[in-house]
Amino acid sequence: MNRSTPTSASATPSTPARSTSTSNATPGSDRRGLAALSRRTALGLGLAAGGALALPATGALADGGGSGRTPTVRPAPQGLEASAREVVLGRSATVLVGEDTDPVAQKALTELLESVGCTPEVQVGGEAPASGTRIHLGTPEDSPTLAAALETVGVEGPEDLAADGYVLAAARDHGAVMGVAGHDARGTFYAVQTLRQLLAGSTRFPAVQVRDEPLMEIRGAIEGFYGIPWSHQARLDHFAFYGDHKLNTYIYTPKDDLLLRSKWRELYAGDELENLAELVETANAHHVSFTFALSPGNDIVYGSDEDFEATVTKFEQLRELGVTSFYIALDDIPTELGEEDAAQFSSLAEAQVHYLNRVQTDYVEAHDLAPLQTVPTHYSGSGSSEYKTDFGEGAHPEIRIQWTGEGVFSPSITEKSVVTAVASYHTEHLYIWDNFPVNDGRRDRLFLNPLEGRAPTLHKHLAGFTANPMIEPYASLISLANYADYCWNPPAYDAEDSWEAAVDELAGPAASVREDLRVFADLNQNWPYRSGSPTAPALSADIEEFWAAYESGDAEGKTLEGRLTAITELATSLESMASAGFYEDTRPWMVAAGHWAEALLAQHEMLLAITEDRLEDASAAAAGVAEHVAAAGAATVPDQRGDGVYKENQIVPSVGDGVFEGFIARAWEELRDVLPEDPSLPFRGLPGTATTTLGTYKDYAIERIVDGDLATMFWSSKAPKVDDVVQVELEESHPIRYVQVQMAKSDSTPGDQVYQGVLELSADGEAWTEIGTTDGSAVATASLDEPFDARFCRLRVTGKNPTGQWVQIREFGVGETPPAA
Ligand code: LTM
Repeated sequence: MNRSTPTSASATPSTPARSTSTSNATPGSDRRGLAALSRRTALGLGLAAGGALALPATGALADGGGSGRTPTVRPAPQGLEASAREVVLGRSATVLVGEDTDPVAQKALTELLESVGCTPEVQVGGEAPASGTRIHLGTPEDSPTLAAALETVGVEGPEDLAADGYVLAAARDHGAVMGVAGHDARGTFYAVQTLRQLLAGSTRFPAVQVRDEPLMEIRGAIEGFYGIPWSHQARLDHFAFYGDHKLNTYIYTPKDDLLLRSKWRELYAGDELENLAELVETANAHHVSFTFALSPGNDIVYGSDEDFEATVTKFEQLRELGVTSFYIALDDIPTELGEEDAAQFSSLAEAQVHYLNRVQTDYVEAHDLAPLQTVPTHYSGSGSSEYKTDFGEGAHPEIRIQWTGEGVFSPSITEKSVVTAVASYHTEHLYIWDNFPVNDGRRDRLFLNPLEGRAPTLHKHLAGFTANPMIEPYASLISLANYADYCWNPPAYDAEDSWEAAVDELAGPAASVREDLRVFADLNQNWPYRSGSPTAPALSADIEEFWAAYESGDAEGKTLEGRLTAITELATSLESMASAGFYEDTRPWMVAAGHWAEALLAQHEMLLAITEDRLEDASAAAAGVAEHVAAAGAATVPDQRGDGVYKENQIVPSVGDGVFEGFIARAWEELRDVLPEDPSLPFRGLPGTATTTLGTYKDYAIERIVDGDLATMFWSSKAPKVDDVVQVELEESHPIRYVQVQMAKSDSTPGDQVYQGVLELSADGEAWTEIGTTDGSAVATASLDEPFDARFCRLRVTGKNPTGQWVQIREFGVGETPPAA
């Protein structure tokens, strides 16, 4: 038996130190793991109160062995104790396994040992050597020497832990002895992942005891968005990332994979089938459950034998590749029953559960597969409804049901709301389809903000979470790392800490790259589905400080200048970051940010010149702004719509959360004060009130088109019809000579806008005179040689938009004087 000397240790700064062993389990939640650890601890290593290292919530432990390392275990284990003694791996190690010990865990362990310079020798069965480094790997069922080894190191086995749980314990006994013990195969693999973090590239680590299990059963991602599906390589890379982070689920259901939705009855062939085979194999190689999700709901006949056969024939193709987990997605489909089903069923829910139950009993259970998973057609809101009751009561009790929270996008998910939803859906197997960080509704945006607003107690009622990620796979890894930490141990989840760690991991070890990645991430923090979500907080703070100083005559703004300069260099400075995929995914946003920053730097020069009364210089600097703003407005992001056709350069990347535009607008006002006729000044309309016949999308209100702020916009809730109008009523009549309507996201790139329309003026709002037409560009203008006395101006739609685009208008200006240029 080993004895450890109590020691003190410093915890990671900013996280509270704990006095003895770490348990991150919820008070009152299942504490089996910790109880077993403590019991054995008293008998075993002697790490009773005062004998364990202080440990922060993330599982970071200060290394008492003098190596100065502070290895961190993420997600935070439920229980981890470390002694002051070190265990040192020899140059070689005997890895003791059984015939059936998980090969994935064996491979991960042998590769890990090799990576730190310890040569593994795998021994299947037989007596353990009396000395040297001995690592006992497996579950108690498959690893014959494991139980004795765990006894030697003084811990209880993993039998009573939850699925995916594990025990990892090390001690010295004529060399290093280690138990790397899983509750099951995946748990064994996860024990190796924890060991990897503890070793942190070295052969030495404290004599730990980790007893750990997830508090949520399902943890992972659902590739369930509209837009360009992830690349094959990205999916493979995701599986490796999930394995490292103890995420166990990937649900394959990209909306624009035609063979899942519009052509769901067709089988895979050729490259697509080969790719799927590789995906399944790779997912299994990282203990990720590859879940195949079919979306037949657009044209299925729920009661039809043929469609049931088509479903299981498709599933069978995947089962042959090794898939053991299936899903039927019923979101975003018609809510009315077709003729045939209406003759057989009294409601949509009844028809759907008939079909789902048939798949569950006749296919899933018949082949001993994981329980069927589904998302119902009404998948949000916790209140009860006839649909939810019929669906939940009718569905086979084993079926796992997804829910998106109170909204399609849920800024917060509370315990109360989940408890209500569980009751409304009448299920014991509810889990969340979390529409974060998905950006298919805002394809111009990246959401790099941390996962927040999920209560720390949801595991008491939920089976888990799958995140619906962004169209950009690698950019989604920050959030997925957060989900990994949250789902494993919700009470210990610290959004900021998890976010910082994810950013560092993607950046790699170089401090300057880490810093630059934060500069970039800061520009993508606003999540529009949460009110009050911050907008580029660090940039905003620097800008605020700048304007405060400017007010008192100081326009030097070194801090702001430094940040802006760093932003101009992001596309170069981040090229060497560890995650090349993240860099490639996000580069268009880095480049756009660089252009915005150049524009602000030019304006900074202009402001400096204004404060020093060098008005010619101010004007010269102002003249340089427009080209950068135009460059920032270029469409550089690809897109794919429902036709499945991939197109380059469709979307203008939106970065900086509107903060760049805000600075620019204010800086122009400063110039207007001293040089009101300067040709660089943007056109400004007369004060007026805006109205429209178009519906409004969310809070993109029509008033925004006359607020003088290009960072805000109106957005219609659908495509315009002929004779729809957007109108500005001036406070009084004026001799009008110029009208400018800035549509879409930027002046330089057409997008959501009116493609066929006329600009009209009126004195009384009754009789109208046409003064110009749209030309397909994002900005519609009309210049008049002779002034026209008018109080009303409107943009009237004269034809349908080519592909049903909606309408965005940033500013609608009506004025007496055309811009000087
Ligand atoms: O959320 C669900 C269940 N379905 C769709 C998703 O496919 C889509 O990605 C998100 C976000 O736009 N919204 C949905 O309604």
